[in-house]
Amino acid sequence: MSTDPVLFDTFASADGCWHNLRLAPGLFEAGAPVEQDAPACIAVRQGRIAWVGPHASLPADCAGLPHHDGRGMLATPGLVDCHTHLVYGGQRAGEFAMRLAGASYEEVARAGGGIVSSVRATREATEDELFAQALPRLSQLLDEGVCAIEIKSGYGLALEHERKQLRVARRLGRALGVTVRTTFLGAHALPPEYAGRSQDYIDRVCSEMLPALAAEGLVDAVDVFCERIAFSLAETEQVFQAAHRLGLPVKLHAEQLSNMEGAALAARYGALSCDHIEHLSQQGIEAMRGAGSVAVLLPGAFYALRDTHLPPIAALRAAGVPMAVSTDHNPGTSPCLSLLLMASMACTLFRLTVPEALAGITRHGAQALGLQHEHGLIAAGRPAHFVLWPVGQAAELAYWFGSRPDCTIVRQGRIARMSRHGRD
Ligand code: DI6
Ligand code: FE
Repeated sequence: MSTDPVLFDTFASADGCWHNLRLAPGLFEAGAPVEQDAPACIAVRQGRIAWVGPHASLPADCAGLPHHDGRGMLATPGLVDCHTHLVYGGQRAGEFAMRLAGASYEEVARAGGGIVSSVRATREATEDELFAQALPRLSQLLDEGVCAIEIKSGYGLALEHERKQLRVARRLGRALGVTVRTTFLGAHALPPEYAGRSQDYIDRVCSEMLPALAAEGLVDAVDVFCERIAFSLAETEQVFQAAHRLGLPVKLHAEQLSNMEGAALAARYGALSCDHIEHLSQQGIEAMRGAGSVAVLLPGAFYALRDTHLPPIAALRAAGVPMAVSTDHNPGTSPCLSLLLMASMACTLFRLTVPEALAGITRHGAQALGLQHEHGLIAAGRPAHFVLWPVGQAAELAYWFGSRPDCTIVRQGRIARMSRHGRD
């Protein structure tokens, strides 16, 4: 196997005091009260945030640290993309054309396209080829400030190929210096060799694939696509039981195309999140609230499928269920490489407020991955992951779309990108 490029280790340390910043409201915990837009500082020591707060209250032991000029930029936590299928072979632009010509997602799937065509391409690719194809995609997401990302399997659908995907996910995290949470999605689609034998496949997922991959340390969480065109509620529960036996948290592709009451089932297993949820019922909402599950909204898939059935945002808000926003990056229904675009679309299509959308790509995204103590908030004691944006106000992060802001990125305590803002 070829050695991975050491891309990240060469970046400069972010240690020092970052002066002349503004802090995005609601996304930090300061060491002293902060007046909105008052000049603020973030002190970084040994790769961790040592202090954050107003310049006027900077502790004496931070004042002497090496100086970084934030040039008046707006600081947010590093972004968190909490639902992606980033590692796969090939692409499906042909299917995009079919859908534009009138075929539905379900029709494409039944015609042998859809997920199964990505399965073919993923099985044919070597681990190194999958790595090489995913690397530029991940780089694009990171260039926009993503500091933690979930990557699912689910295009291998056989032990060796699922393993390949998950190993690539781990390698990507090491090569690019980004927190990667791997999710086993062996129950994503029925592999063609199991046609008509769904139960046999689920048995294999539970008794062979998941235990083997978990034993190799490749699985941080377990997901299922619970849907008419995928797996039933009973099959989903079987996979959840297998996850529980291994002590792994679960999450669910729930109620995307129809209401299967999958969210209520997932909540019974203490799911970290229920994702898509366009057809989520009030009963599902109550169950999620009780379990503390995050609602992950995926406007990219909604848009690409030209869906019109909106997720129940007002009811989720009323119930106090935290809402995250993610790309759902995948080759079929969301070939999207911008988390900021998803924040914009969550506002425009789903009517989230800007603060909700920004919490969705930071705090709540982190919670959906069980990473709420390390990611999603600028606070002392945490690893240094933050982004400095050349914008006047936080709303601009969701307002502009299709733009690539010239941001400074501090990831894992290193300067991963330096803005030119204010330097010329
Ligand atoms: N829901 C989705 O939106 C993706 N997977 C899933 O379970 C679509 C995956 C694909 O079409 O390749
Ligand atoms: Fe998905």
